Amino acid sequence: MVTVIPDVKVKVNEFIIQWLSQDKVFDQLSDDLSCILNGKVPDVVPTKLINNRSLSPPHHKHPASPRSSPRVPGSPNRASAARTKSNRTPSPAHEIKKSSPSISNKLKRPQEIIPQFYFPMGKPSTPPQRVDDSRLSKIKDLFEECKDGLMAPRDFGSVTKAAELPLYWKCPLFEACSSSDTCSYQQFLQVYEYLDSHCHDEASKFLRVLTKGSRSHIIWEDFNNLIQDVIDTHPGMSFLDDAPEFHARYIETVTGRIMYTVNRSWSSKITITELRESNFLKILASLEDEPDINQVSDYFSYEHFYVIYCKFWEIDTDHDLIVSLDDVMRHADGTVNPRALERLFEGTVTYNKTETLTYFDFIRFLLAEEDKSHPTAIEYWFRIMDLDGDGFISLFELEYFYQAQLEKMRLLGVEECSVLDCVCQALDLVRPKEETKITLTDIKKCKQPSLFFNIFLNIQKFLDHELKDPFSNKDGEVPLTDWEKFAAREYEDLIADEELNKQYEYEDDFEEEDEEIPMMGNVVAKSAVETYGK
Ligand SMILES: [Ca+2]
Ligand SMILES: [Ca+2]
Repeated sequence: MVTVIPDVKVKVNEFIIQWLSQDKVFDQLSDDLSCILNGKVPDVVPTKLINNRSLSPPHHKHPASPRSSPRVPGSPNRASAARTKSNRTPSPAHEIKKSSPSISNKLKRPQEIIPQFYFPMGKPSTPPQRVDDSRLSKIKDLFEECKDGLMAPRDFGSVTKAAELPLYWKCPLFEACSSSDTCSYQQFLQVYEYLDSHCHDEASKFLRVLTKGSRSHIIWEDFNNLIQDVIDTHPGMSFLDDAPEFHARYIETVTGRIMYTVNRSWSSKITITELRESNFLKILASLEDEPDINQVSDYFSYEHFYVIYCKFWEIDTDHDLIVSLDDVMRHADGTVNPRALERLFEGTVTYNKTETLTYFDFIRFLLAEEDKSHPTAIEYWFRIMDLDGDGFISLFELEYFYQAQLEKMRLLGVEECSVLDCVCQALDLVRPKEETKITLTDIKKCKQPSLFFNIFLNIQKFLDHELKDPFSNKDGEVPLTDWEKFAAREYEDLIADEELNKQYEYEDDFEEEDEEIPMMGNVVAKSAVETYGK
């Protein structure tokens, strides 16, 4: 994924300007300048800055520590040398010091202790809660029931629940405790006590468990065994036991969806803050109460996986799990703007500039294409449309994409809407701060980002946007996202196609039935699965 790298020089300049524009700094510098102009030496202890802790020099190892002494913005040696000198020979600076009571007052003032306000591992409860002894003895009993007191991974669900953690933490929790195929009570206790004393909220506990304490962020491989465990043990996934060919693709799809939604920084590294701000842990916890995996439409729905996988399979005609520009041009009957598709291969929304897209890239593309109001989708299409990467979509860039839309309109035989009219409509929709430049913030503030993007990226969706569809939101129901509506519609179509194929195959050849895999009460042609293999 392309990482947005801050321009350090610009940022530093910004901080300096910010610092210089503070009243205290400005006054102090003005005073010093007046001193110099009057032939005096400015005070080495800046009177007006003395209490400004944010200006501490870089030699403070712990700038945030409330107990650290305020220092002058310069070398401490220089300050002490100046003090020594002033004791021996009265200097103009000494006179200024004497005439400046605020310095001594401020130096004498008892240091203000700022209470800790940043808790990277969650805020500890006050008073500190100790691990419940009865809970530990219950867990110990569970281990003692096992042969030699050693527990296998398949039994770890009971320990996880006894530890009052969500059930589907069981696989990563086992792996955090033991690297072999069994776990002892002592191994468990070591990890559990660490979680209790160092990790004060669910996100920090999960991060510690999933990464085994090796990192301060989550990478996508960390999810592999957790999702495999969901496949192996969730009641709604048991139909997939006999189709291991599907497992890797399901894991990749769920991980792709997690990364798409949770990793808002596009860094491929999920931070603890991103984890806290997302709904992932809530959704993971909900798996144990929901036997139908398809009701868990965030991340885990098998139907959603099936739609994504089938959409990819349709265009990956040689089935090597990568697709070219020509392949992607066939997606959705070629309704996506070809100029936008070309941009997919230029490295703006993928890890590198590449001639092909992987299945993982396709997952992101499809999610972004089908729900352009999702925050990640807005960033995705903004990157695509910002051809020169200057942080704005210019009128030229709007026109560049719209020209390809005009071609499509001619092919479809629909009435053309002029470039000027469309650009005006788009500007009315987004109302950018600067009339000729659209920023990412402008689009995020806009009420209909999907409509804005579809004007330039998908003519069919632009033409359809006012048509009611059977999956449109009904009064009183939890509104479906554009993605959920798309997935529901496509799943019905795919299943109808499969039923039809099954009927033909049944009439043609009874033996074909053995090559089909039961899925959610429906039938899927095994060929699609077998083709990809592992
Ligand atoms: Ca291919
Ligand atoms: Ca631009």
